[in-house]
Amino acid sequence: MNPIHPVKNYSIVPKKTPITDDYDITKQVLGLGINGKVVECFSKRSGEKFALKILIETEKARREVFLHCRAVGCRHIVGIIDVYENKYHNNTCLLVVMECMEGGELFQRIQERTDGAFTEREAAQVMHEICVAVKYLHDINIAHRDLKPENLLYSKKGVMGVLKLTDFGFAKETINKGTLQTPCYTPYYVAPEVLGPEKYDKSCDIWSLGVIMYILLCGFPPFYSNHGLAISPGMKKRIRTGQFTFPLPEWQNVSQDAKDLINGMLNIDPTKRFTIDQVMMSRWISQYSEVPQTPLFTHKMLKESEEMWPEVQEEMTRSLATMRVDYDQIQMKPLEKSNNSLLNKRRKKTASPKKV
Ligand code: I85
Repeated sequence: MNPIHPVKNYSIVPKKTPITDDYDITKQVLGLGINGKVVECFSKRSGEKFALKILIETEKARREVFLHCRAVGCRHIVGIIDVYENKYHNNTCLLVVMECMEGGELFQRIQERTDGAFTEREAAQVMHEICVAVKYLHDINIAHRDLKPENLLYSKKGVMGVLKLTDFGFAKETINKGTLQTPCYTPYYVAPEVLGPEKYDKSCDIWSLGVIMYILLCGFPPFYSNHGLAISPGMKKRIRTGQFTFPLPEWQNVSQDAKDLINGMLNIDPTKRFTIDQVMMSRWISQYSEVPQTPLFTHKMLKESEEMWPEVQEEMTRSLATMRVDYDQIQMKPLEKSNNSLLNKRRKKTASPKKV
């Protein structure tokens, strides 16, 4: 077992006993996920409140639960208490009992605050918490691929709450096991594209982090349509060409460190975009407690554009969907066209290739 990643509560075998033996399930809906709904439930033993995600059993649901279970060792990922597999109205269901996050969504919390302006240092603290979760996932080769404000929840109301990431409905393992299990090359000569499909799934998460950071610092997204249309041709062009700005007055007093980091995360070329390690090593994140306490416009802007927030969220959901599809289609250079020097040497060796 890898000592760097102690896996806590690593149980992927669901209980087959009825969940109702252990929990009272209420009709109180906490939210709707990609694969299923989330309701409130109570432990019969302790009376404690939990969140229950109800998934119809499918390959996709199994992957969601499996990947989420692998990730629960991180303090900034919503914890899993129990998983059940029960028959319900002739459907096999996966029932995931999670810790109940009672503090609500990240941006709602910023919008509702009454204790003065949200500062750049607080934004850096929030980003640090999210980055810890993303680094944890990327280190165990999981891309979340659905990093958006609605999936960032606080454990408690008030200052003691911990920010945690949820919903693994689009999460994906980023290591291609197939290739590694059937090696037909000598490892010294193998071109990176053969080990391949590392693909762009992780870089999709970094783009999302950039968008979240931008909104945290000003209260509006880096790319948005001016005419209230969902996605205008103009906006598409701006996203494709990476044309976003730091408009004044909102960005006037924001540090250059913050802007540099956003530029690194919102690089349109996924191969040049920062990795999570580069993000974590940036001064703004690694020394988040020393970031200037500049008051931001975030709270004011979120409050003023409250009625536009659902649209901003839908927009982010759509962009993430597009990004997942597009990045799946970006192909590595085919092996025949690769000009890797080791590979070229390998090609000259026409004699029977050594197999491993
Ligand atoms: N607690 N995306 C938006 C919620 N505790 N929520 C969403 N996918 C999930 C809902 C729709 C996230 O996997 C979701 C998932 C899991 C949760 C979740 C997990 C644990 C909660 C879809 C609450 C909650 C509880 C009490 C009070 C409050 C919220 O949502 C509030 F603060 F709003 F009053």
